[in-house]
Parts: sequence; structure tokens; C-alpha cells
Amino acid sequence: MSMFCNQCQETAKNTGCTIKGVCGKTEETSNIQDLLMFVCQGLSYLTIAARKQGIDTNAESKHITNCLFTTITNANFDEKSIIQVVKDTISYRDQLKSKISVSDTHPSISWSAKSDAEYYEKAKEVGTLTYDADEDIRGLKQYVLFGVKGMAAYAEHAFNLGFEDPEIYNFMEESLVMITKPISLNDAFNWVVRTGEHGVKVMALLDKANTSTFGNPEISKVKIGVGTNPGILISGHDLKDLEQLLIQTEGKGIDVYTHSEMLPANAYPNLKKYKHLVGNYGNAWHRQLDEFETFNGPILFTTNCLVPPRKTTTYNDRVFTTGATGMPEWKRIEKRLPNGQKDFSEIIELAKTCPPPTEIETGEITIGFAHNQVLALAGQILDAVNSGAIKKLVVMSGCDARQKTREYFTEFAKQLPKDTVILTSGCAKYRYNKLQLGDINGIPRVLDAGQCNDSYSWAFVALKLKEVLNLDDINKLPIVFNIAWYEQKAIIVHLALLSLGIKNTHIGPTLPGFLTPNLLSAVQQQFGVQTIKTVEEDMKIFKLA
Ligand code: SF4
Ligand code: SF3
Repeated sequence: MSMFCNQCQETAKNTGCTIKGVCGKTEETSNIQDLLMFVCQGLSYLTIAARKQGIDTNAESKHITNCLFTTITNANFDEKSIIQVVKDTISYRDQLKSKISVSDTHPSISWSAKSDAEYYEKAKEVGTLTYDADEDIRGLKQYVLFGVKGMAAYAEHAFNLGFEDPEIYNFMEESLVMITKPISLNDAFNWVVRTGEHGVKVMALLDKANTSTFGNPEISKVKIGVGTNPGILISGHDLKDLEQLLIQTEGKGIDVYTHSEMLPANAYPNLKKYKHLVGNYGNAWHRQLDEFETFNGPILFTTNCLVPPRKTTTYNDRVFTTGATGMPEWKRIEKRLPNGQKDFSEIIELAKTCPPPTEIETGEITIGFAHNQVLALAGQILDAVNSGAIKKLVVMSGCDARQKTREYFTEFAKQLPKDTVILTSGCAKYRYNKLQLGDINGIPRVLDAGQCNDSYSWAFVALKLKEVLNLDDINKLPIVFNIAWYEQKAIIVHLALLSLGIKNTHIGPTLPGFLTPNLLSAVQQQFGVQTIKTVEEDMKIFKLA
């Protein structure tokens, strides 16, 4: 076995990618990502000790957050840039070590290499299979690590907007250290539960960051066709990058289109006010191989999901990455303007020379149903629930991906009875957000709260409904959860829902490969988690048919 990665839903044979990632990640990149986690463990030992000695570790915590984010599925395929991040981590660690006294002796605190060959050698020895000899404890440590990677993504978006919570940094760092130590099965299980509690906190923090910076999302119709100006397509989740791009393209005759998880940006007042933010182009991330060809103009990736280009692709010279993302074939935006913004001038100049996008769809979709907007409609929704016009709310948040089995989610949406409403968020929505599912007394049957982190909105709405309806248990609400998962942000979202006491969630298309049979039965017993079956069976289980 030359690599081992089992962090996402597409992992080979639902047990682990061992030769090359199904996502396209090479053996070397996978191992170097493991090495990055190893050196982050060493740095985390030191940040925790330094804080106890009164030293500020904010810069190191942000760096660790970025490292975790870098290793998330489909974020960074550029092993050379990741080796540089490993070196930066070691230098953060050694600088901190010179300021404090540490009694811990874990090898990650002292390891370093003299040549790149040594990095590659070490990288083969520190993967998640070495985390524990016991497969159940190892599975739980992986569960925590993957949850913390998702948490880091959200924490980074929040700190990019100036919102931070030291408790979240501390938890991520303590988790990295926990992985290096012996732990009982019970304590490891409890650590997973605590990961979910911190998931709620980080989503609340990001929600606050997004809504205080850009306003509360409002119901908005988004065009999915194209105009006649040259365009720039922006993908990923980072709203701050989008804002800077909008500022720098204003008045230049260039249209900006959102892609995949950037679609919800069109609902924020302080982003939609830019008239040249003209709409959304394309669908979920995995269709980029074709959609980037027809877009014709430059594409900017702010976060995952990147797909390694085909050999025959024609768009490599017009794709750019920033933040935690990287692809060897694509340029990175590194420079900043004197005002501190990222310098997107190269993308803008390129856009001016490109033809406008080729139209692949027409029409519009309605978005913007985050918690504030839904609570504004709460009276209308409650009336519809009380009158029986709405029988059930079906949360179908999460991720989309390539597997054919995901057609289940389209079919499930189509077959839902007409008195149900889908609550969605994340790129999972692209499986059904362009179906004409109609409305119930003016309430659309697909309410889109936003990005995957905006699943927080559905937890928030559920808690409010429980309060208004005076229920003693959130599970008595007429809400069911049928979640599509793919990468580690979906893991933290799901753990957050579990920590709020939400039971009997269905997740699919498969259960996580890192859950051993023992762990599966523990998760099933404690939280009633199930995997999806057929659409017909699930309709019966959810009492929808
Ligand atoms: Fe495999 Fe997923 Fe890991 Fe990629 S991220 S190597 S597909 S488990
Ligand atoms: Fe999608 Fe990658 Fe997860 Fe943010 S863009 S939901 S998969």
C-alpha cells in the first residue's frame, strides 16, 4: 500500500484509497498531506503549552487552521506547495519552541528533514493508519480529524472576515494532540460528540461573520443563463474573495458569475448590490470538466471542490486558485494590492480578452432562505403546518458528487408528496433545485438556505419551531433528515446536528468508510443514524408514503 485515505464518501470500495485517490489525488500528495497533519500535531503541542504560559498563539492557530483546510477533499492537489506549508509549520513550531519550555516528547515536536527526499520518506510513515493499533479507536480518531478539517474550513472563512473564537482553535489543536496519545474507546467516542458541539459553535460563528458583513440573505431570483459581456466565474465558499473580485471588476465591462457553492452569495444584500454579479453558471463541482470549457473566461477557485483537469482540457491557462486551494496546472493568486486586497488584476486582464460564456441553461432559481428569512415566514409556515397543508419538512442538505447512486436524491425529491417542503443547503441542492416542484400556499417546495455551513440555519429553525410549538423533544417536530454527504465539511455538519439531539438522520449514498462495524452499531444505537435505502423504502421509513 503506497497511500491510505478514507476521508470522503467516494473512498475506494468504501474502505480507503490505497493506490491513487478516486478524487485524483496522487500517492505523493496524499502522503504529504498526512505529513502536514503530523507536523501540525507537533505545533499544536506547542501552541497549547505556550498559551498556558501566557504567550499569544493567534498566528500559529490560524496557520494550523489553514493546514487542516488544505488537506480537505478536493482543495489542494499541489504537493510542492504543500511541502512548503510543511516547512512553514516546522518553522512556526521551532520559533515557538525557542520561547517556551515543553516537557512533551512526541516525535512531531522535534522531527525535521534536510532534503525533500526525507520529507517524502517520512510522509509514508505518518498516515492515519498509524493513529492507533485498535481499529475502533483509530476509526474514532479519524472521525475527529475529519470533523476538525471541516471545522477548520468554516473557522478560516470566519477569520477572513475578522471573526474568531479562541475556543475553536484550542479544540482543533487539542484534537490534533489527542490523536497522538492513547485514549479509551469511551473517551474517543465522547471526543467525537464534543467535535459536533464545536461544529455548532463554528457554524454559528461563520453565520455571524457572513450576516454581519454582508447582511442577512434575502429571497432572490438568480439567473442561470448568460449575458454578452466577458465573464469571470468564481467557485468555492469564500465570500470575502468574491467581494474583492466584485470591487475590482466594477465598471470594467466584465460580468461575474457564481459557480457551485458560491451560488448563495447572490442572496446577500452587500454582494447582490453589485450589478455585474449577474447570476450562476453551471451546477455542482463535479461537472466542471465540461462547464469550464463552455464558460470561455477565467475561473477563480476560492476553496474546494477542484477536479484535476483532463489531459485534453483547454482551460488550464484560465483557471486560478487562492487561499487553501492548489493545482499544479493552475496559477495561484499570491500578490496583494496596497489596500490589502488580493490582487485579481491578472484574472481581470485575461477576462477582457475572452469571449462571453456559452449558454448552457436558461431561466432562474430562487434562493435566500437562511434562518432570518425563514423566521420572517415562520407564521406562514406554521399556519401551513397547523392546517395540514405542509405535512413534513425534509432536510436534504449536504454535498453532491459523481456517483450514479446519487440519482437517488433527484428521484427522492421528485417522489416526495406534494405536501412536503425540502430544506436544503450545500451543493447537494443541484440534484433537484432546477426541478419545477412548485409551492404550497406561496411557500416554495425547495427552500435553499445557502452553503453547506448554512445547514446551521435548519438547526436554528428546528430549535425555534420546537420552542414555538412548545415541544419537549426536537425529534417530535415534523422534520426528517436525509443528508447527502461527500467531504469533511459534511462530516462536521452532521456531527453538529447529532450534538443538537437530532436523531434518526439518514445519510448517503453510503455510510462513512472509517466507521468499523462496532462504531457503526454504536452510532446507530446512540443516534439512530441510518444509510439510505431505495427511494420507496425510505419514503415508508420517513412515513412520507
Ligand atoms: Fe480517496 Fe476521498 Fe481521500 Fe480522495 S479524499 S484519496 S477520494 S478518500
Ligand atoms: Fe460541495 Fe465540495 Fe461539500 Fe460545501 S463544494 S458542499 S462537496
